[in-house]
Amino acid sequence: MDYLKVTPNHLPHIALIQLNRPKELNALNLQLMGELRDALRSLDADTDVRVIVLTGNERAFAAGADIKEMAGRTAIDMFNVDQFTTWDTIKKTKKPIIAAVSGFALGGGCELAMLCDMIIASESAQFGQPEIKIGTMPGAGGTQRLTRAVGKQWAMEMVLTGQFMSAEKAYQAGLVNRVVPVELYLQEALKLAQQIAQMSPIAVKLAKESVLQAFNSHLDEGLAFERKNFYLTFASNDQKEGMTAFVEKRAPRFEGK
Ligand code: DAK
Repeated sequence: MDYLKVTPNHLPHIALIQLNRPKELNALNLQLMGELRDALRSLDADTDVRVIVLTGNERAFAAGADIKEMAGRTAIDMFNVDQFTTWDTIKKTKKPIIAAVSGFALGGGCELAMLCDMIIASESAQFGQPEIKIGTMPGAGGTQRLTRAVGKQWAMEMVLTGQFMSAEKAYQAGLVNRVVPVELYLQEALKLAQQIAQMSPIAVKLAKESVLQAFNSHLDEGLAFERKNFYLTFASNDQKEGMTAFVEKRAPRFEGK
């Protein structure tokens, strides 16, 4: 792993992935994205890991796909490279991923943060889809996920002018869960991860899948999907343990079974 630092047990049940290409502001080249795909696959399969935190550094979460790598590519080159398979792997991760974002989250960097399930931002975070300024447009979900998160007006302005959105504005617009001082953003993301890691890992995965279904279906389809996953939690020991613990007035011990 050249461009990632991966710590599967950063805290009990919590894995930390740090994008580590600082001189290039964590620009997402093919190698980095391949490493990220492999790391997420492996952490998703690791039964000890329950929540994943993805971060960059104080200056940049990621300033986008690597423009230098992409500049000379033709449409057919882009088609043949098929980066979507990699991005789809990230999308299909079953465990919750929390993005801890400071500094630039631009282009593919903003899209990557939005592919995560929650975003904790530092006060210095800046979100943007500036592809229009280099003669292209978002290609990894930006026009869809940003619009769903902040609404049409803001998405349109950001996508058509390349204007950045501050952390505070991103919070007001609903793009991020909260904004904290720079020195606390990773800690805050880990705190949130710890809260989730205490829950039944089975129920967490089924609930994540169900929330995401809200973006892919009409209400009735989404409700049917949710109902199926709700029933499924009753096939787990964790559901029995959680409800018994409540009745016995004690803390539950979830084992992911
Ligand atoms: N790619 C490559 N290098 C980058 C980069 C990027 N996106 N962003 C920054 N760098 C490099 C700079 O070239 C510079 O390198 P050196 O000159 O030192 O060698 C170094 O990082 C520091 O950057 P600056 O000197 O520019 O630093 P400043 O503080 O002055 O400015 C900045 C920071 C973030 C405002 C500026 O660097 C900037 O505007 N960067 C480009 C931002 C951008 O346009 N991002 C969108 C890129 S397009 C897809 C998936 C994803 C995508 C497409 C398809 N598929 C699945 C098909 C995504 C596309 C994009 O993200």
